Amino acid sequence: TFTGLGPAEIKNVEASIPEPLREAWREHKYFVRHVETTLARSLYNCDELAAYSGTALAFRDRLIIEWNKTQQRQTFTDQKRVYYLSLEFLMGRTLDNAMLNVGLKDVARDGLSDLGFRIEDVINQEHDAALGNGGLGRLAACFLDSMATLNYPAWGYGLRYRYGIFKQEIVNGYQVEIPDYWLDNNPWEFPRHEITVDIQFYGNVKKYQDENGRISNSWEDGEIVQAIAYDVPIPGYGTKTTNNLRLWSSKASSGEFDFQKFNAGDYESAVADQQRAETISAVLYPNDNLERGKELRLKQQYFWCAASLFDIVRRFKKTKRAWAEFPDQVAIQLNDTHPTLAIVELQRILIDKEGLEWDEAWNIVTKTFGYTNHTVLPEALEKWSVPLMQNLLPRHLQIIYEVNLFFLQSVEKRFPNDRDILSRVSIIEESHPKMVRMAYLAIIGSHKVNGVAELHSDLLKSTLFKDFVKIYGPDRFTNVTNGITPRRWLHQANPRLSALIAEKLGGYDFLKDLTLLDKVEAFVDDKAFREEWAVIKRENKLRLARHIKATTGFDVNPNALFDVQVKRIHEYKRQQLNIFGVIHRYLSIKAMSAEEKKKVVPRVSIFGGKAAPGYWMAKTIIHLINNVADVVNKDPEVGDLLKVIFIADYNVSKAEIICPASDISEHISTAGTEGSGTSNMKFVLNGGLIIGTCDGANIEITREIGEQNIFLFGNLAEDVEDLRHRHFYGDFKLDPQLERVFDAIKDNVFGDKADFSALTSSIEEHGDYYLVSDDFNSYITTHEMVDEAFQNQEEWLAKSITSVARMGFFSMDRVTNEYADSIWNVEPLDVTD
Ligand code: CGF
Repeated sequence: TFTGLGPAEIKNVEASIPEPLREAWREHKYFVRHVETTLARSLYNCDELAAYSGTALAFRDRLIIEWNKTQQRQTFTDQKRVYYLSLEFLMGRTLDNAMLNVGLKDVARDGLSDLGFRIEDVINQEHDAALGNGGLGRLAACFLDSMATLNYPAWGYGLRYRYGIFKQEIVNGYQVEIPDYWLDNNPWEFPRHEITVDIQFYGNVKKYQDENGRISNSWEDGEIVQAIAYDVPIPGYGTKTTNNLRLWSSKASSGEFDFQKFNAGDYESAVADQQRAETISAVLYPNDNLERGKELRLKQQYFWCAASLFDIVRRFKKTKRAWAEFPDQVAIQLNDTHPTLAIVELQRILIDKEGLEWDEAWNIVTKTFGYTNHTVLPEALEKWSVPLMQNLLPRHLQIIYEVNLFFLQSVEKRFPNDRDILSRVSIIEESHPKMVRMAYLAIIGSHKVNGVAELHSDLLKSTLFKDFVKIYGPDRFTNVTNGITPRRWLHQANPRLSALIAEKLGGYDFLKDLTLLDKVEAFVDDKAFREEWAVIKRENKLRLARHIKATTGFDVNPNALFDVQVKRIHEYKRQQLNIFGVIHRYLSIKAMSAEEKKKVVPRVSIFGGKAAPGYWMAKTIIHLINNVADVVNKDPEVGDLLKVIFIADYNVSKAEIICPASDISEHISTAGTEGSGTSNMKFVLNGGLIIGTCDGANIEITREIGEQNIFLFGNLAEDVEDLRHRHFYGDFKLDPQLERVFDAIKDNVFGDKADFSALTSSIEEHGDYYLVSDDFNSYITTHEMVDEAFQNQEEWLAKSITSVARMGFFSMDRVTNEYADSIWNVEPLDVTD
């Protein structure tokens, strides 16, 4: 029934590709060459995996040619570059994105189809590159897409983990973690064996007098590990700019293994060095918003910062400019505090290696760095024990102490009568053991600090970093509300919606300027448009229903209201509130007469997300969701009125199926706890409505799309402290509806109550830190409003269309331009040839 113009018919990136090139792709020239030569297969024994590899290699060739030209162009113009340092890049799949960005997906589809392949099946062969936990890593990936699209000369720097985030399986309702061998069959990286950096650990610091009579420090001995560069080309959408993501892999510097030990029969220790070195880049720490202070993690951080800084400095030195010009050529953005050691490393390079004076070096350092904070959660704020750092990075600890000394001296001068402020803002926390507060170091070593949504940035200034606002003034602190790339999260994930919009707007320009979406609002009353919009949503729901059937075995009714909460499982994100709400719904349906049941709006409650392997409470929540699903889905009294689904192993490529299929999605964190959230944006951009608290970017989403188009509930951030106090002093009564839910759990309706007692008692007896009980009533009432609203499909549709039309603000391109203007001071590089 879909009548929207296909991508080939309207003005789009594909139309700009010259016909001979399109023809060559249509004739599968590049594809066949790779299948026959690189893969050594013939077209007659080419399965889907080989078809994927052949297609990916053909596209890779194209990317790498543009990548080379981009690097040459950027070197030649010698303009300021951005370096985005992130310990996580949650890229997802590359092929589909590459085909769309270079504008050759339609011909690739035709070519593959001639050979008997469906492009979707070929795309599905790819492993997700899951080098991240959640929002922070995905934000970094969106940055890369946007910086390339906008032609910013930019590099990403990260770690090439051998294992990305674990794969999640659900066994008997429990999360089980399985290693993720994502590097098998990964054609997207280029090993640069010629680009290696020796990274030092441990050892000691010696003072010596240099040739100018100056006392200098030298870091000596210890252990050397080699960093090897792997490059991943990042194509922009509809531009020739193809930027670079450089990932570092660790290797023993002493070669393969110790032959002498090997020959002497000491096999194990012969490979021990090698293994120890390779461990550094072996695994991504699977914690989101939680820091544990493990030595290996600190090693990872330094390894990656030191290799990246070496690379950046080397590139700068080739320009033969004076050191004072470094900040005019280099902007380094710290994605959270994980790369804070880069600040110290640059200072060390400048004073110990390049012989600059302390003040001159520090001036360069602070002008170079910007720091993004993503959370106010105390458990996520990084601190490293001083003894650990002393052992692993002795010279860096000295520098940190010196930075701290100069900083505290300046604070003392400005606030001579405030002795407490010194201990409050000191980089060193006077605990046992002493700790290095990385966020403070990041603030002191950067010229700009930003939060990721308005409320979050305000909270930073009024709570966590209050003293620093007093010291530096408010200008050092700013807000840049997060965004998402519309290329992946609309065009790629929801091609039919993208095509429908393009048809109305006369082209795909909105993918480069998302504010153009506002023109969609003019069609809100257009009958044919509305019908098509509804058809597309239904198709997307059917696609998800097929996925659910294939992965869980459950049938879900596509006419039901699809209610989705997919994100990391965390108490502050409150999946427990959601599942308690589901239980409440279940109990209510069970208590209804046949007549009453007829009025119920059928629901499918869909959950997905990983728990950190050591986060027991989050795992308990997953267990409860799965047990509830087991009971509810098999209950004949309930039938289609309620289904509960847990989608295992939620990742980027699953998000691309899930986001376009929601009717409503849940963003229900305790007010004041979510930095921004970005899945809220993805769902709204795909025409789903949201239920949420006044938290993170929900607030700006409300401002943009209008209060009438969002379901807000719950206590406000400003009330949270007071409510927690009340709990603390016993001034608390469990919400009666929640009590009914807990009674059912305690009656073993959802399996052994003992499995869930910690969860229920955290609310009933231990202070309900996340205010589940306080928000329960308004949560339930708001869901009733959702049901009611869903019954009026015409109005629902109008809300959906209006909301999408008003989402222009949340483009990652707006975000990137704001960083470029207010933090990096970097210009795009014109690419007109
Ligand atoms: O970063 C987060 C995410 N969990 O990774 N934080 N961290 N750390 C925040 O919690 C999100 O609210 C935010 O959207 C995301 C990206 O800034």
